[in-house]
This record gives sequence, structure tokens and C-alpha cells, in this order.
Amino acid sequence: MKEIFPSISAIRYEGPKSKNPFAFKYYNPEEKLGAKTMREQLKFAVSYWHTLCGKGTDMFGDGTADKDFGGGSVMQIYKNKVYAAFEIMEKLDIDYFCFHDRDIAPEADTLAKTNERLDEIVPIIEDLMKEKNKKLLWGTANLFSNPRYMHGAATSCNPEVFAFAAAQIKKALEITQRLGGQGYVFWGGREGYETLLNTDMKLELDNLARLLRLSVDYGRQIGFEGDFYIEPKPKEPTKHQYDFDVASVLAFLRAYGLENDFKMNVEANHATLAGHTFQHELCLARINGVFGSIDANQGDMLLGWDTDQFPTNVYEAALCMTEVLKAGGFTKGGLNFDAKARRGSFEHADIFHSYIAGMDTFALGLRLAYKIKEDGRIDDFTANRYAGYKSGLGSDIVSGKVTMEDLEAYALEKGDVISTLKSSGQEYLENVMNSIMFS
Ligand code: XLS
Ligand code: NI
Ligand code: NI
Repeated sequence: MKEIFPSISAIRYEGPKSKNPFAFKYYNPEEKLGAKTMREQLKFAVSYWHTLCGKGTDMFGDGTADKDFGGGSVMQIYKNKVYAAFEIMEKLDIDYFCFHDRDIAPEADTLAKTNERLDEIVPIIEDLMKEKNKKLLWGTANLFSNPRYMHGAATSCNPEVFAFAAAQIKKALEITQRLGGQGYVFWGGREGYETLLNTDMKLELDNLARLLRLSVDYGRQIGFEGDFYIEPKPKEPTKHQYDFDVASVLAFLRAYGLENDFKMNVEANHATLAGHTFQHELCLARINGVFGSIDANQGDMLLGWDTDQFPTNVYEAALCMTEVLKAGGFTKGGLNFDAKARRGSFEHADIFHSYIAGMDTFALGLRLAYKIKEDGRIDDFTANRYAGYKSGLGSDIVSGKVTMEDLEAYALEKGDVISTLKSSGQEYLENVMNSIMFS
């Protein structure tokens, strides 16, 4: 296997004082925080599509980055992408990766020939996984790039397209299973609509549920024991994506009896597109028992689309990791960088700068989440805020003992309760956050 990035050597932890651009300042993989190492807790993953395939194209211009990695023929390019992927993981000390079927092998004229191409690439990946001790966080099927999915995949008006989507998922599940994938993701792709003038929403949602049911059943039938995830996103590419946010996905899963089969893959930039904070989406997933995995990236406050930037916002990362700790950490999930360097950052070295930025940011986030927990002021404040529900009237409400009549009698007797209210303390807590972050 020829070296694709000969000018980059292995990235190691050098500590916060280091000025070496190719070193971690905060991510120290074997350092223990709590009972586990940073490596075990953060479970970083490379996103194959952005890192090995994304060339920086946008609607105004062609790609700027070379992602052929010295390959000549189509299949050699895709083999070199595999070598590049494993070299990136090895040099950055990242244990996991994830991909869409079409990231690892390009489509041919027919589905059968496309599958043959996958069968040529998968054994190469399988061998390198064993040799380099790398793991598949999750697999997925790309049901959005090919023009046949212009009206959607499971939600297409055309049942033949539904069949193609199923065939693609079946193969992607088999590959994920063969490579020991710990999860399988369904991101909505083009499952949504542009106008209700032409859309039978009921049939589309029923069909989406049908394909998910078929997929889960097939996965379990072939022995796949990983998690199935839904990755919510509110818009883009369609105006209205059915998997809008965690709350909408939960309602959908419960309506179709799928709630025990899926967890959430929460993406930071998708949360903000839905008008939520990342923390809100993670919290909602956690309290409903469906926290699964994370696509870590960040959007741009001034832009209204999925910019998928590598995360550098330490404050957000700290709040995110606080939720992850509250959820008890990752089990089968992990932290995938569904993120790309900007179009102008086209050099191969930029791939490494990007991952170092994201990994150091989340390492800081994890360190700070532990500090927030140990400090205790924020958790204590919140617990005290609801202390009224621990005894007397509050505990009677929580245990369901009281009736509407009881509550009315209580309120009538009190006359008013305004004098018992206390400050929400937001500014105090924001000061506490800063004092923890910069102490
Ligand atoms: C697109 C999604 C996609 C999924 C995987 O916005 O984030 O990349 O993570 O299909
Ligand atoms: Ni996204
Ligand atoms: Ni994503």
C-alpha cells in the first residue's frame, strides 16, 4: 500500500503549549477522564463521503480538491480512496469510519454491476480493518444522489424506485454486517416534499414506515446486531423533510410501531437548521431513551444551509458532551465528523488540520463536561429549582394523587403564590459556565 500523504507524519498529543500544527493540543487518547480513556469516550469516526469523496464543489463551481489520490482508472481511484482513508485514520489515531454504499464504490450502468464493484472493494476494506485494527461505526445507503431518486426513495410516487431503494439498503446492510458495523443509519435524503399540490403525504409516510420495517427485519434476519439510527434534518434537499427533528421522528416512529427499533443519530448542524440547539436535540433523545450516535459539525450563523463545518465551538462541544455524559456515554454509537473543509481549503494537509480542529474541540468539550459535573453548581441549581416537586403539593402532583378539585382548593386557599417564586438564574449560570471554562 503506497503512502498517499508522505509529507504528513502521525499526529500525536503534545499538550496545549505545542505550536506544532500537526499535533493534538487537547486530545490525549489514552488519558483517563472518569473511568474511561478519551479514546473510549469520544469514539471519533471519519466520514468517508466528505473526506475521501468531497471535492469542494458547489452550485457555482467545480471541485477544487483532488480526491483521486493518484488513481487512474475509476476502480483504482476508489481503491486509492480506501488506502487514503486508512492512512488518515492511522495518522490521526481515529478508530472508526462510516460510509454510504456509493462512497466506497461508484455506480455502474446496472445495479448488478454496481454490486460487483462493491464486492471488489469491500474485501480490501475488510483486510485493512483487520490489519490496522479499525472499526465501522455505521454504514448507510445513498438514496439521494442518483436522479432516479428525484421524487424520493421510500416516499417516491413510483413503486419501482421503492424497489431500487430496498435493493440498495439490502446490499448496504449486508456489507455493514460483514464489516462488523456497530450501526446502520437512515438519513432522510430526498424523503420529503416540495409542494402538497402533488403529494399524498399519508401514502408517502406509510411507505417510509414500510421500508424501515422491511429493512430492520432483514437486518435482524441476517444477524445484524448493531443499532439502527434515524438522522433527523428539517430541510435540504427537500423543502420539508419528513424527519424534521428528534420530536417529529419520535412521533413518526411511535405512530408506526417502530419506536423500539431505532435510536437517533443527532447532527449538530441539522439541529440548528430546525431552530433548535444541538443540546436540545441531544437532551430530547436522551430523555426518550433514543440517544444513539452523533454527527458532529457546525453551521454558520449567517448562512441558512447545512454548511457541515468542522466543529471549533468549544462552548457548544462542552454542552454536547455534558448531554453525552448524562446519557451514560456512547454504547454502539460514536462521534462522526460529518464535516468538510471549506472549498478554498483544498490541500491534502487541510484534511488533517480539519480533523485536528474537530478532535481537539471535542476533547476540550469532554474535559469541560467533566469539570461542569465535578463543579456541581449548575446541576445543583437546576435540582434546587425543582425542589418543590420533592415534597408536599409537588410530590402529590408527581405521584398522581391530586385531582383538579384538590388543586383548585389549594389555589383558592393560598390566594396568590407570586411571592414564593425565585429567579431563573440564567445570567448567574452563564457566569458559572465561563468561570468553569476559563479557570
Ligand atoms: C446530510 C446528512 C448525511 C448523513 C448520512 O445532510 O448529514 O451526510 O449523515 O447520509
Ligand atoms: Ni448534514
Ligand atoms: Ni449527517
